[in-house]
Amino acid sequence: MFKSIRESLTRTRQSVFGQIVSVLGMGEIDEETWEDLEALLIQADMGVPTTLALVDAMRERVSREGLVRTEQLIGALKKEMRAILFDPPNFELEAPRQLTVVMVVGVNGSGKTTTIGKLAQRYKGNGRKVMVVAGDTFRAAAIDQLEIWSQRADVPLISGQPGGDPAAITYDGIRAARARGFDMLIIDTAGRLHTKFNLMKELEKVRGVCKKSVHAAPHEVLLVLDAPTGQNALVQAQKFKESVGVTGVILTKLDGTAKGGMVFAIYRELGLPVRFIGTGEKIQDLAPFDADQFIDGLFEN
Ligand SMILES: Nc1nc2c(ncn2[C@@H]2O[C@H](COP(=O)(O)OP(=O)(O)O)[C@@H](O)[C@H]2O)c(=O)[nH]1
Ligand SMILES: [Mg+2]
Repeated sequence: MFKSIRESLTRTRQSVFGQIVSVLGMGEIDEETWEDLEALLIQADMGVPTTLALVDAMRERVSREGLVRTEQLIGALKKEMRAILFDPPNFELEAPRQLTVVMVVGVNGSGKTTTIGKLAQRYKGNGRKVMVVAGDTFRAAAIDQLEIWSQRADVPLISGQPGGDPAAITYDGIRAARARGFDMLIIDTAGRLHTKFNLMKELEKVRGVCKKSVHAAPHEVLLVLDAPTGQNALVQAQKFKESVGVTGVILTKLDGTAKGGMVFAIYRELGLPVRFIGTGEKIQDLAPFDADQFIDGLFEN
């Protein structure tokens, strides 16, 4: 069974947002109210620029609407939070086409391989013919892990030898998908951040192979970010965005104690939509991101 977003956010809600009502208390809005709110949003992992912009927008709304009581602030806060979560462009994974190619990128441990298993299961369930490619060739264990997930999702895997060239394996994957009539190819990639290894160069090569071989590919480049990493993840995200043209984010581990505010920084500072959230370690623990449900799930009421 799928967990609802609200259920997945239980611990997130308990960590900061669920306390906002009690911290703001009942009384008249004054300077202290704004300071408390600012501190809470920063604590919630929203990051300084997004917090400041949000509080400014709230101050304007409060004066425009003539609000005077702190109890009225939650409604205003939810509206301003919703305004940050722009409606995303069409999601290419949902568009039927001969072959949809999606690259999954992100640092080690963020949850790429696990998420690929979940995506494969989901789209196979939607009637797509899904194949996965083991493009993280650095460790044999990474290939084995994707093999296990491909078996769970019951989709074929294209892999090479450990240490092999990810761009060449991607090319093999595209050929195999075409030859066997598959219509979705999901590519796992490396995420190690060693000094002597140029991750972005490797990813650009994989991207280049997709681009050369399939019209308009890669159709999506999904960046997997680990929600508990908080604001540090944004710095990494910026690098991936510049190098490999990320089109959307999958935020994992939102079933834990992550504070959730990062979602707003992803939209506002990176300009990227969140496509899915990871809500656990099992294959069904992936929920399409829904802005209204997400915001409601952050608050007690
Ligand atoms: N609780 C939780 N754990 C997750 C989630 N997604 C991934 N993980 C765990 O994160 C760890 C790293 O995942 P993995 O897929 O190997 O990351 P990769 O190195 O980016 O491929 C594993 O222990 C996963 O079970 C999630 O949404 N929730
Ligand atoms: Mg992996």
